[in-house]
Amino acid sequence: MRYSIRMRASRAVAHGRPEHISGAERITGLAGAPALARDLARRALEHGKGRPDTIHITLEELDDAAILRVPALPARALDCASAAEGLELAAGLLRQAGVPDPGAVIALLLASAPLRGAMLVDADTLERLEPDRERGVRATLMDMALPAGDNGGAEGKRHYLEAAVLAAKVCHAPHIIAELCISDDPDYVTGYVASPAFGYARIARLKEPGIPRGGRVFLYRGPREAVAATVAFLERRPVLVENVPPPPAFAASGSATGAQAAPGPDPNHTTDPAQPADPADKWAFVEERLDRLEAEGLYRHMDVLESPPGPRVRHAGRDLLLLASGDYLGLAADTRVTAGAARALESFGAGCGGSRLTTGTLPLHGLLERRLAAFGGSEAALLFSSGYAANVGLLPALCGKGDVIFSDALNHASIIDGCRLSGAAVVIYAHNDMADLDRLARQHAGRRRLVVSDAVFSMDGDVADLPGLLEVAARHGLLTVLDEAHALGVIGRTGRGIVEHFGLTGAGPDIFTGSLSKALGADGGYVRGPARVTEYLRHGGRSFVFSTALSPAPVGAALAALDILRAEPRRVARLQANAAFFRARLKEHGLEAPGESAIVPLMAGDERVAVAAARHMRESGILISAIRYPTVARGAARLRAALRADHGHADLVLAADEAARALRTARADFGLPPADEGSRTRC
Ligand code: WAQ
Ligand code: MG
Repeated sequence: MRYSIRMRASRAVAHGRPEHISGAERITGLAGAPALARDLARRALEHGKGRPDTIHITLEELDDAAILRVPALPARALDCASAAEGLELAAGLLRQAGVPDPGAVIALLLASAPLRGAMLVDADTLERLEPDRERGVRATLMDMALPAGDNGGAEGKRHYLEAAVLAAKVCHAPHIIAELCISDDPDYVTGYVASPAFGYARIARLKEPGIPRGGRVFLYRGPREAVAATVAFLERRPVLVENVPPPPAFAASGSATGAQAAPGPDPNHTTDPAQPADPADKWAFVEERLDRLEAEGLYRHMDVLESPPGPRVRHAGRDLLLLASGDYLGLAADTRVTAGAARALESFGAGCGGSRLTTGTLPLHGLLERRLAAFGGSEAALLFSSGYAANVGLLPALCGKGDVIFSDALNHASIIDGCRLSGAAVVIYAHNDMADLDRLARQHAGRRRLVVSDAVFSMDGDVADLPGLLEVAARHGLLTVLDEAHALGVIGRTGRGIVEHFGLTGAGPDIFTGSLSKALGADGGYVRGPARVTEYLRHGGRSFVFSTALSPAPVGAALAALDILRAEPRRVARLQANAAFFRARLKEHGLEAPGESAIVPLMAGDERVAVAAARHMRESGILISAIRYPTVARGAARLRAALRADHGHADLVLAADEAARALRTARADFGLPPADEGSRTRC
């Protein structure tokens, strides 16, 4: 059995409500409670705001089954010379999290009366949403899952750890897109912005020392009807935060008052001696996570298709219109492609039996690499076992500690993972915002700096601003990497991708990564670029070195598919015409249909609406995917239509009309108004 132990200290004032001095909380087993109570009381008595005259300590039994475990946010530290500069950093981060007017949010916090809790504010309208405006919303019932070794140390570390726990809970609350926090402790000037989009960003200074005023704003984007559920989550759901990282340090010079992470034991942190490992509980965390996914409409089922991809597929005994496949050009089941696969399979067997560097290399590998390079206009290419493997192989080979990677906020997970694996500092710029990239490139120096972006964004269907990106990259000397997974065979007049799309004639990006499993209908991935770089990747690309060579069948298939793509550019034209027609038809229904590729997001906002709409469409004979967190931000759920060259006119009319109807019906199912204002594409 676990308990929430909470301390609240205050002092009476002549008129009005007692002044709040300090508050803190832990989750503990019963045996740990007395020591914790003592520590919390001591802490109240030593607070910088002065001596309290009342200290409340509460012990509340928790329902163990209701305890939710969430991962901590990744944390980084941003140094600055003044509070003004810090607030500017905070504004940039809020914008990155999707808050349209960060200046107004900061002004709101600075102008507000002191609250015990946080303001809950609509990210777009800035309306106050919390039920009690004098008190604010309290995030409570939370702690670190495990005492993370040495949690002791200076004031600064304790402030940070508590804030990291609170921010993780807040960022896991439904429909919260960001949090801004300034401490009310007069001597503690470090604050933070947190967001599910990028994690926890400590900012060295958000106020001048000596000011006993601070506050928190939680930014909400979601339906009004769901506010109560968000508040209930924040105030009543017990949460344990796993793997809270140590405080990220500020740049050596002039770190913030009180923010240095000093080693040493922390009398305020207590381990939990009453929690022996119970073997029956071994998988409790898995059960809890699955239950939570289910409750939030995030549980994933896998559809089983009983036919090859095509405009129509067999599913659960019915023929459905397929509006959800990366087989854009209809090549996966083209007989010339399957024949290419069969020939390779017959000649070379089912598997290569070794890494490319040992005994896995076939003549077909080199042939496909040369053809991919030539088609895209690169000097050389190197095959990987998937597009994912290409990104997680490439980025760590190019960048490491001491380097900086600038990554678009909406990049694919494989890029995100490649960035993380590299160990480089990862700086996320606002989606497709080249002014932001320019600003960040000016701020972040590194031994080597690289910018990486999807060419076509996989969940939004928009195209990267390549001319802008190349200009910023040239100005700052950045290496450029573009992932053309959804661009090859899709954009550009003959399907050659983003360079052709923009009609660029000068030097393009340095390096491309891509996939053989989308427009080419096969399997595998690649990197293309300068020959010396692919040569280097043979040694430094770990996902290349330590994987068995791509097997013969997909290599044979991709070779045949590439031949067809080269010989039949009309397929690309057909795909583009289909996408344009589908978008136009959606617009007639008043839907937004953003983007300009073969991917068309149909925004639902609410996760449940997306899932219900996908179900309605399936009932009408159309297979489409509901895309939800964590693939996209919470509250930005959508149906993701992917068009094909072989969709017929009637298919597209049906699909667009049914999509509009399904979204309307789904919104009505949940008592929501017909259009969702809060579900614009995130940027
Ligand atoms: N829920 C909601 N709001 C809260 C809560 C809570 N549990 N606790 C405090 N607040 C609000 C309240 O308005 C306070 O005035 C304000 O936040 C600041 O609270 O990485 O110490 O406890 O080193 O002063 C940031 C650490 C420390 C940065 C923040 O906040 C770092 C801090 P404080
Ligand atoms: Mg405080």
